[in-house]
Amino acid sequence: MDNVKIIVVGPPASGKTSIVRRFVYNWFNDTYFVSVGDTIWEADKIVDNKKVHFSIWDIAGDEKWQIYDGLFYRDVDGVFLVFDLTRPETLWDLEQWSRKIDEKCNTHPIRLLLGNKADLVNGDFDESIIKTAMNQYRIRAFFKTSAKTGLNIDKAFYFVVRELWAGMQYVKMR
Ligand SMILES: Nc1nc2c(ncn2[C@@H]2O[C@H](COP(=O)(O)OP(=O)(O)OP(=O)(O)O)[C@@H](O)[C@H]2O)c(=O)[nH]1
Ligand SMILES: [Mg+2]
Repeated sequence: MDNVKIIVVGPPASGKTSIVRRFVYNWFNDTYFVSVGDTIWEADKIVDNKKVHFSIWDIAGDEKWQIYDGLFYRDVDGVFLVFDLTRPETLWDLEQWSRKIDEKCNTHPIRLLLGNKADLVNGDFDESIIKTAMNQYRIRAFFKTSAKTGLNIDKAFYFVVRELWAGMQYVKMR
């Protein structure tokens, strides 16, 4: 079985825990419980007919609840940089997270940008702003997500796995 480690980072209340809970338990709660420290969630899923074991590490968005844990950034395959579409300015909070990933990860993980709470906004986010952020944070793909409706949640997790497999094939072919 393939093991995949994904870390979920971003500002407080952007929906990190809700995204993981939707993926792992297919469940959503409107009540906000601030995360304290790190939580590791485990899930077995079938992706393209193959069994994949996901370890998903969810961190407190608020620095005052972050406990320094070197393991969090170790051997990471994928990173979700999550911002809140209802608070567009949270996109720029991801700058500091992007820097932390550069500094602390011992790998070059696949980075995805998730604009969460899509169920609460109408219309599209300015594409040129997204493009700028994607370059700045070296993002592979952008998804609008909703932990509430489930929009693009599985897709985002599976994207990481498929990119990893595609990358491995490339290495083998060379
Ligand atoms: N409508 C809607 N609400 C959401 C969505 N995702 C999260 N929320 C709500 O937003 C609030 C914050 O969600 P959390 O998942 O706790 O956010 P977090 O990023 O884990 O926050 P911290 O742990 O403090 O860093 C909660 O009230 C959630 O119910 C979404 O996609 N749509
Ligand atoms: Mg949380």
